[in-house]
Amino acid sequence: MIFKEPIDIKIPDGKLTFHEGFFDLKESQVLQSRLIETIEWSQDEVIVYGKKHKIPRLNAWYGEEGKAMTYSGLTLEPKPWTEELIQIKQRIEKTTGYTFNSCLLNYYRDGKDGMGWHQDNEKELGKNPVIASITFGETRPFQLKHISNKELKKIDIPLTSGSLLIMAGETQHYWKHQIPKTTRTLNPRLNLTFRKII
Ligand SMILES: O=C(O)CCC(=O)C(=O)O
Ligand SMILES: [Mn+2]
Repeated sequence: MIFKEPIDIKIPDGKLTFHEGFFDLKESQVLQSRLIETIEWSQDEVIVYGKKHKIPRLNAWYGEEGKAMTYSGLTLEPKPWTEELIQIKQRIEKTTGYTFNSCLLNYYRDGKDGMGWHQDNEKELGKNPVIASITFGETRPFQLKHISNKELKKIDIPLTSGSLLIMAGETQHYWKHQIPKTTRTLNPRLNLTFRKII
């Protein structure tokens, strides 16, 4: 088993910590299939210029009761924590010292699924939110671009299965991030972002 140490990925105006192999290969495979089975996945719709569109991925929102999240104009009440989510959350909290009360899950079925450029800057996350991102399954590039400094190059972090990426500091103020779509044939990927709704 390979346990890699967490590394700081140095960026101006933000703080990124990447921990590869936070969950080992076997744990990641087990958790991925358990989550696919036990989570109530749905495909949300958003309205753009008056037209309804299905978002290109499945998602789900879990967490503590009363911690509603406004997301693409929808206010979503979380579903109660499942056994696997509590297990994953406790592991992150024990290692990092941060605490979380909710989790947004995304299920990218293949390369046609993705997530466009955005910042996780909803007001219920407060100033400088800490977001812990866990990946199970296919490696997809997680890209970041600075919102105003065009001299800074785009950052590309391959989020491997079992990895943990922590976004903290001013990252959500100054950087957008995305998971690009691709025409390549890809296996499914799950991503879990643990957050703290204030
Ligand atoms: O799938 C990912 O790695 C990113 C997910 C994300 O940005 C989000 O849930 O806000
Ligand atoms: Mn995000």
